[in-house]
Amino acid sequence: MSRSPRQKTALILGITGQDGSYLAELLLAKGYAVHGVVRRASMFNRSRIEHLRSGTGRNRLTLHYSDLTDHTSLRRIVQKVAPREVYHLAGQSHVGLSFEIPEVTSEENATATLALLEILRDLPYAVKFYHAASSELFGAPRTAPQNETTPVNPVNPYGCAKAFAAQMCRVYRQAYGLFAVNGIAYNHESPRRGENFVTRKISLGAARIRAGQQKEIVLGNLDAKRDWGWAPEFVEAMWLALQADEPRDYILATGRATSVRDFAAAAFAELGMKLKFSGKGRAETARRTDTGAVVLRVDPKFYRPVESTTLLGDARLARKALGWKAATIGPAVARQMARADFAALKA
Ligand code: F7E
Repeated sequence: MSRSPRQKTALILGITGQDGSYLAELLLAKGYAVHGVVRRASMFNRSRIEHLRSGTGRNRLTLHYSDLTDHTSLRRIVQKVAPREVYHLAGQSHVGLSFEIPEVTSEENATATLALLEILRDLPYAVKFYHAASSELFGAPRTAPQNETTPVNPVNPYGCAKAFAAQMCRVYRQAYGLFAVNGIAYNHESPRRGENFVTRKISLGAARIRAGQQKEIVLGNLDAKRDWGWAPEFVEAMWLALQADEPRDYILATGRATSVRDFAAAAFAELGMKLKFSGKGRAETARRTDTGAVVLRVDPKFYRPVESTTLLGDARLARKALGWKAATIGPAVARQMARADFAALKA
């Protein structure tokens, strides 16, 4: 593959996802040649990167067909592209769904990561590998906040798969000297978040309710708390982690937790709707104070069989080693998402 000697080449698995699309933007802006792996499907799912295919960096963006379960074609793509940086952000990422499809979740998040490590181990040149690990590998940690030394204790199939993959990255780093980094990221959100994650369900629902297109949103556990940050900031950390002198694991988090209830209250308030919550647990509802209408309801079907607890990250190492710090946190994330979804509806 021809390229100018000074141009950096990156391969992104998961380029059509929230993080992949922001990372592709960032790398193109930095002058990289960006290669992305996309899945062959009957329907195109490229809405998040469509703008990049016609933008100024379009000549530096190349897409390749493969699948996380097709290790031979992944190997072929890596050999052809010869990337210096590989960002592995792909895989089944819904925790609730991982209870329904644990085997696919493991194949995509655990086995495929190992396959990539094997592919990179065989390369005749040095490559840097970023693995999107997750706070879910801590599951029900004994301590909060968690840092890079907190023991893994996953409580769902997704967390188990991520724990395996993260440990394998550590093993390949130690055994083969591979530049492999685990970004142990806590929840990070944006208007590009999939609609079945709670933040987007809330922001889109609030926007539609405000526009008179929907009556209510139905959620699960409102007491669940998460350390919510802003995805465009998190992809900066991913890039920084591969520019460091040595490969390490980093907690990527805001350090503050917000409940689903407070996240919803902030999103609705941003669009001029104050909420009054009543009832408890699985019977809780929220009304708009201006109209009295119920706009939020809890349905136990959205509860998880086991809920991860006290997931709160201590990102001091990322701050010290990479100069990275999350700036947009919890309620501010909710406000920005609600605003963006409402603006998109109006447009
Ligand atoms: O749930 C509660 C739910 O599905 C957040 C992924 O990126 O971050 C994400 O995983 C919380 C949970 O994200 C609904 O029980 C209430 O406590 O938006 P979520 P997640 O499970 O935290 C981690 C770090 C990842 O690595 C994952 O890939 O919200 N919740 N009601 C609900 N959740 C959903 N989805 N839908 C509800 O109606």
